[in-house]
Amino acid sequence: MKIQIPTIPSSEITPQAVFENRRQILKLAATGAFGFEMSQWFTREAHAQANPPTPNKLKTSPNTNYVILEKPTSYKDVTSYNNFYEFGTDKEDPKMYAGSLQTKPWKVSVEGLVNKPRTFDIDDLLKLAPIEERVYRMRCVEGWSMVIPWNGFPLSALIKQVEPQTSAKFVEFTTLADKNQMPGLKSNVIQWPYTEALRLDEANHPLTLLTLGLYGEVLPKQNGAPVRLVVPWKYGFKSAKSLVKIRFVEQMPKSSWMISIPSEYGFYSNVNPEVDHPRWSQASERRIGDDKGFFAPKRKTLMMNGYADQVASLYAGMDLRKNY
Ligand SMILES: Nc1nc2c(c(=O)[nH]1)N[C@H]1C(S)=C(S)[C@@H](COP(=O)(O)O)O[C@H]1N2
Ligand SMILES: [Mo]
Repeated sequence: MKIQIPTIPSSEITPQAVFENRRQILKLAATGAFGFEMSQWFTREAHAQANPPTPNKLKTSPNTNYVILEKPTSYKDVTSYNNFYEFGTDKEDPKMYAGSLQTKPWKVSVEGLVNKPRTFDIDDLLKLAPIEERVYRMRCVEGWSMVIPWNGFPLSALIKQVEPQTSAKFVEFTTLADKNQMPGLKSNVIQWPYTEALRLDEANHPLTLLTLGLYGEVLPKQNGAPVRLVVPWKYGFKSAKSLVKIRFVEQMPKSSWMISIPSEYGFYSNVNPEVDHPRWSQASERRIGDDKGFFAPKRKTLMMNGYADQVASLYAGMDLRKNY
């Protein structure tokens, strides 16, 4: 496809132009006149805010098909307001305590119903596919959201390597559980190890990322180093951190959250403003860093977190109230 230059001169593409002129920008996007230049702007904007303390660079290239028109959350907020219960349940705990996580050497075992089971180390993963930058909207089930420039590649690239058998219908993800490195394991908030799962077609969807970095540097420990899952149309807890095992199975696995609180968490966990959590509404959200203070207006949560055009077909004919 030929990339056209937007009709807005690039000198006028400022944060203001974008955020005050969303309609025009969206029109450009719809006509295909939105392309490389805009994505470059977003990448620059992201990096201007980044200023990571210890740059640990990854070689990445922006994927212009997966950039959303929203301001990226600051590097500081992305790396200091986290859920990673293995290091404690307060938002600041992961940043404070994840230093003890040993990320080298690291192995991810890929097993189960596949023709070519294999253990990958991080160098193997880095060689599997080009590392892209994708700016994704992320929504936690607790009602907050961020916009994060992730670095990774489609999980489908790894799935292809191991050749799933026809009986494989689901993929289960297991994350590290080591008491010596993870002080949070002392508490029984959920069942350890933290596990999650996707249907095979969800796992193969081009939006589903195996993620090794953010903001162009290797993943900070608090964000799930050295390798994690990112599934942007589902609540954040599906995006399991610090993966050690990926297993192909026939039956729908039960995730840690499903086992620990079955009345509140189902298998699919698609972001859905129309289906409330049993204890709170899911209709709106607070953007970390921007919607400051208790009285700040919240923003509307989008169906499938804004990715419905890409993923709704995966759930055609399903009752999303039952399959929450
Ligand atoms: N292993 C593990 N993965 C996890 C979690 C966790 O506690 N342990 N928390 C999940 C939740 S609830 C969210 S919202 C996201 C947060 O990712 P972030 O801190 O990188 O934004 O990680 C998910 N992955
Ligand atoms: Mo979450």
